[in-house]
Amino acid sequence: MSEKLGTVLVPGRINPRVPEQLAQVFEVVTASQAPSADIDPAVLARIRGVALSGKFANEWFDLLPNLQVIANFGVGYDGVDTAKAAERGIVVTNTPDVLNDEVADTAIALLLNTVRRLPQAETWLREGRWKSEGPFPLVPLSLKGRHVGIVGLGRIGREIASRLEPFKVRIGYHTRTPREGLPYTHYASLKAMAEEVDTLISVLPGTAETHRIFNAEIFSALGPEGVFINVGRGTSVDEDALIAALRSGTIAGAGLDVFYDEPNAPAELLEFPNVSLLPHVASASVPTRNAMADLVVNNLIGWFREGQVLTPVPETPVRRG
Ligand code: A2R
Repeated sequence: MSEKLGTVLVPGRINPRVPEQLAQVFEVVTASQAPSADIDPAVLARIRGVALSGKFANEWFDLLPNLQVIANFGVGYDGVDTAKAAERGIVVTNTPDVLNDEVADTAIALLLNTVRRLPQAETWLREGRWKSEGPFPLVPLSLKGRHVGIVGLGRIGREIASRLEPFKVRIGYHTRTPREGLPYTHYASLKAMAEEVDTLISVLPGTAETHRIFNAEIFSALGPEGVFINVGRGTSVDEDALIAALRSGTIAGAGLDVFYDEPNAPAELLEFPNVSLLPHVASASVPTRNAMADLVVNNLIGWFREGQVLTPVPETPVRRG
């Protein structure tokens, strides 16, 4: 114990590289779901760091009286109540930048899969229908000539925009604050952008402000040629309104990597031929997940060795008090 940097809890499932690497320098406590009264109170009191994938329930703050740092696996940290963490002087870190390229690549793939129905075309071949029934039916939509509105033009949104440029589509974006020096049109209002474009790509964080902002009004503004792509957070979508918009032809299609209540993708969505669905895999390659795992570990090492972290979230303090 004495040569270890301290004690870190790993609650629930996480990329295995995280506990493997942590074990080299920390005492690692694993809990199948959550820290609980089943763990010796003396151990709970030793825990000063958490490596987290998913949700940090608010009752855990009281179970872990000496917690100093929560290292979140993922750029989105909506699983942690950062206001509560900040109140208690707990630093929260995330894994920005190392996944930008992977998520942006997936966004483009999902967009193409949605408009061109490529997964369904492959299934057609695999099921022998090309031989028995002939060519896969022509698809009604194309990426060519589209006008794309990116919702959230941060680290990942910028990468999506630059990947879209060679596709020769028109590009606009919606954020609360316009970004200087970009060749894309800024829209201060999401609804105004939805009225102008025919394709929306969301890469928004899950916050109180973004909760269900993609609603019936936005889908109606997007219109009958409209395609909605989401690689941000499922909580930003009113899924009932999306299903209704797809059913009525209010919009033309959707491609989703994220859902309101994962892993429960609404059954109705599985029925639509004009919908492409992925099980939250935007960053899910071995190299990218390894880089995310390393950043989680290095944030914890930085904190315990020097009282510094590499990638704090803006809502929490960065230095030991
Ligand atoms: O609004 P701004 O100027 O702060 O721009 C940010 C934008 N954003 C919003 N746009 C409109 N309405 C909002 N209520 C709102 N809240 C945030 O989202 C910024 O352009 C973008 C977020 O960019 P980053 O913080 O650099 O995040 P990153 O690394 O691109 O990841 C975005 C999300 C994650 O939070 C995960 O949920 C997902 O992608 O993987």
